[in-house]
Formats: sequence, C-alpha cells, structure tokens
Amino acid sequence: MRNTFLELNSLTDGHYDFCYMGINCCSADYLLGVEKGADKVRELSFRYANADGTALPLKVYSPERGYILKDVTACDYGNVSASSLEELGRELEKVNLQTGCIPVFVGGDHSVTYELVKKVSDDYDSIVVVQFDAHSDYIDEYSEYPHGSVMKETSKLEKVERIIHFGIRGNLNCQPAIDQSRSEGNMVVPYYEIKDKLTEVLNSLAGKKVYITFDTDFMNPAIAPATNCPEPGGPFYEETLDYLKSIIEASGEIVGLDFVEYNPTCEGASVTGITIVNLIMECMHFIKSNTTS
Ligand SMILES: [Mn+2]
Repeated sequence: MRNTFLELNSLTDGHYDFCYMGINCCSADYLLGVEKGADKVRELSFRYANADGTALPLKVYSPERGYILKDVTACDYGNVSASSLEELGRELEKVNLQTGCIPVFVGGDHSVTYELVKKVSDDYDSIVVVQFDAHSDYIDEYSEYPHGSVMKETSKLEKVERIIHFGIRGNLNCQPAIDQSRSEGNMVVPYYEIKDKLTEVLNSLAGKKVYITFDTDFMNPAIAPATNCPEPGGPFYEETLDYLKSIIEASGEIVGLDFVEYNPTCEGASVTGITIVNLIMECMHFIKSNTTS
C-alpha cells in the first residue's frame, strides 16, 4: 500500500493549497469498512502518481483538462483515527493546518462530517454546507443512526448558516425530515429538480464560505457501488463533475471538502475508489483554477 495520496509529501511547514487527510472512523457496526476508505483511496491513487516517485506536478494527461493539478500544491497529513465521534472531535482539535490550506477529508461514514465542519468553521464567521447526497440525513434519531441525522446536527453548529441538500433521491428518504429541514431555512434540491433549481443554488453561494460534503451514494451506483446505502439512479461521472465544478465556481470560497461513505470492503474491482480518486483531483483542479482565474 502506498503511504500517501498521489505520493504527496507529508505536511511540513510551507504553504499548501490542499491537505489530504484520512478520517478513519466508523460510528456504527453496520457501516464497518468505511474506516478503511482513506487508505484504499491512497492505494488506488498510485496509478496517477509519477513513476519516478516525485510528487506534483503529475505527468498524467487528460484530453479534457490537460495536465491536471499542474499549479497545485498539496500534502498528505496522514490519518486521524478514532473509535467514536467524541474521540474524533478531540483528535481533530490537535490538527493544525495553515490558514488558506483547504482540507480534503477522506473516509468515514457521514456522521464524521459534523466534527469536520465544526473544526473547519472555527476559522470563519459563517459557512454554507453543500451536501451532495441521495439522502437528506436530517432525521431525528441521532443516537441510533448518526449518519442519517448528521446534517441536522451540523445545521445546529453556531457558524453554519444553512445546508443545501443537493441531489436527494430514492426510497430511503424521510418526508418529515425533508419538510423540517426546509422549514428551518435550508434548501432541499431533489435530484429530479436540479436542472430547474441550479441557478438559484449557484446564486445563493455568491460571496459565501462553502464547505462541500460529498456522500458516495450521491452518484449512480453503477459507477459507485461501494457504499452502505446505494440508491438506484442518479448522476454518472460527467454530470457529477459538472455539478461540483459549477458549485465550486459559484462559491465565494471553498473552505473544506469531505468524501465520505466509501466502503472499500463492498467491492472487488475498486471502481468506486478510482472514481473518488478522480473526483478529488478534479475538485483540486477546479478550485485552484477558480482562485487563480
Ligand atoms: Mn449521507
């Protein structure tokens, strides 16, 4: 197994645009495997890394985007491991990233997002959380299903202005949860309404500090089956990228991203993991291109 994402260097002094950070935490026994997500993504990223062991810039080439991550600086922090959400919170308190370095958290079930947003929002007056997810994760039963109520808990954080539930679909949703989220000032964008509501979403992000939380089950399970609650239907890769790009470009500033609910023990061919490796690289590219253009 490779030690770092894309053979990046470990965090040292100096400026980095991004920091890959593994979150090895699983909040419930029935989700076991998600705590292995960050290391699997590192292992799979090897195919895009330079054969000579050097880090960025990457020598792989994309006909669509040229040399991806050409001007990006990034490091790999390693993992933050915890056996409970309380412990994760305590461990995250010890993490010290330079101002301006955008954390890219990878791994864990969705409940970790509460602690991640709490950590990141410390540095800002107010942030908007855009949740890419098939499910609203706004139910009440925090103790029983922490990953199904994480957005509700996150919305209670002092610095969180609102949640945008983006792309929810499928039969595992809960109407009272969706209604309650709307009534509390959040925006609910079901998958089938994205095309109608996208402009409204993008306009609402102008000038905002934005945190993106990306649940693997946002994507069509045909390209991302390795997740605990897959929902039939949903966007394929190009469509997913288009939405990420649009939201990154419309936001005032991206302050953090997480990629959660990837369970590498649910697949053999690693299609999901490879998809996630690419999403991370593309997001870094979009963010960097947007801040330098
Ligand atoms: Mn979720």
